[in-house]
Amino acid sequence: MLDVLLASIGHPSELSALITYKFFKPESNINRNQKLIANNERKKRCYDFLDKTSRSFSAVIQELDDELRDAICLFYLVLRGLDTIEDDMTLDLDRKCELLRSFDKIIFQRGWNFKENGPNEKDRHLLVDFQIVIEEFLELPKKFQDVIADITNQMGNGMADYASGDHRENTAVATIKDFDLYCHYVAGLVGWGLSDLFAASGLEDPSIAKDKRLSDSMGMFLQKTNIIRDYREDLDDGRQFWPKEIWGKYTDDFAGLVKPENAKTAQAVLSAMVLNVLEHIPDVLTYLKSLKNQSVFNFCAIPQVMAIATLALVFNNQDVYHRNVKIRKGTAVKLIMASTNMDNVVAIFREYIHVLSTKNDAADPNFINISIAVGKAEQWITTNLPDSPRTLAKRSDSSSTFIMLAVLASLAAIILNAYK
Ligand code: D61
Ligand code: MG
Repeated sequence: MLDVLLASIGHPSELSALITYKFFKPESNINRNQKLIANNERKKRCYDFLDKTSRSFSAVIQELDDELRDAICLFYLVLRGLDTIEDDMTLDLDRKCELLRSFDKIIFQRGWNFKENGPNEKDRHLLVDFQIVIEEFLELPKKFQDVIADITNQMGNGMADYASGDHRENTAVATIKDFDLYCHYVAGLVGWGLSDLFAASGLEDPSIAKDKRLSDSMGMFLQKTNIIRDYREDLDDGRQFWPKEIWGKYTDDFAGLVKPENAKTAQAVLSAMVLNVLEHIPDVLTYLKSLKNQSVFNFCAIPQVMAIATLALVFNNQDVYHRNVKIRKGTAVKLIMASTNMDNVVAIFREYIHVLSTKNDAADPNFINISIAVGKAEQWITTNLPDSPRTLAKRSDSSSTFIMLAVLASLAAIILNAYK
């Protein structure tokens, strides 16, 4: 906790968010759900899997209304199982593709599990006990099973096409079109499926699932941002997702971008990648604006707000080539607490779009294109969301004084404790 507070020491709004979160957290759906599933051992195992396999999505899924929570938890676990087969570089390629292409049938086979993953595969345990996920999946209403099976079918076949090289040069993604198609398979399709589940639950209007492009962009924005952030980790694992059509304009040695002497080139490649992601912003905001249910809104908005913050952080940041870059815990908590309404979400997007423009470097070959993209995003917001505020509403004076006192008190307590 001390390290988290210290990391936010120069950011009073983050300190206040951290303290509010720690001491004044309202009783959430998470607690309620834990009581609801206490006497259902199998369902409890599924939520344990969710917690263990997803740091970022577990909490937002558990906060969903009752009508959707289990369906989306199972949707997540099924696709995480599929992805655990895709990600395993130790599996035989033919075996991998056979599994990927039949996974939509596997989820209907009671008792199926899988012990062939490499020992270091991070979510291996999920597939080892996958029969539990299957049993719970089979308990879902048919309308939900149908959506999940349909998306699993499309994603599994898409992943198999990529794994077997149909869209690759060696193991690298070649064109921007291939990059978009890959991101569509692994994340855009999740957006499609989620919209179908929202509509099937009755919590959202069926129209949410009509415009496939908007749902697709919700996933594209998240996946592309992750792919930029994870450059180094993927490289170390022998994977390359950045399309050659982008980096090949600046270098013919993708792995060489980590070398200090290539910093200028690396900066240009990175800004070209960020530029590519910015085009999805209008779709993301349009989609979020059309949501009606509060729990669905929070579920959808929080990951997008984290993504724009991450994008601003990685932009023009050489650390991407050396280590995992992550937003501060204090930033994350502040963003999560603010992401409950469209005004705040738009204000957050505006703030980070502004950060992007301040980090834009006139010496970068993409300087002009980034300026144009940033200008376009701002222009789009002022035209389509004209009444939205420019900045996050500040807390009222008396409560912010109170919270700052609480911050100081807890810092003092922690520090005193350290000297005991
Ligand atoms: C609203 C709210 C959440 C949304 C959304 C709209 C639209 C799309 C997405 C979430 C999906 C975003 C994916 C971004 C994270 N990328 C990954 O997890 C990669 O794997 C992709 C294939 C498996 C997708 C599983 C998934 C993820 C999030 C979900 C979900 C299913 C179901 C419901 C809700 C959220 C990445 O995995 C990294 C890892 O192994 O940890 C990879 O392998 O590239
Ligand atoms: Mg994967």
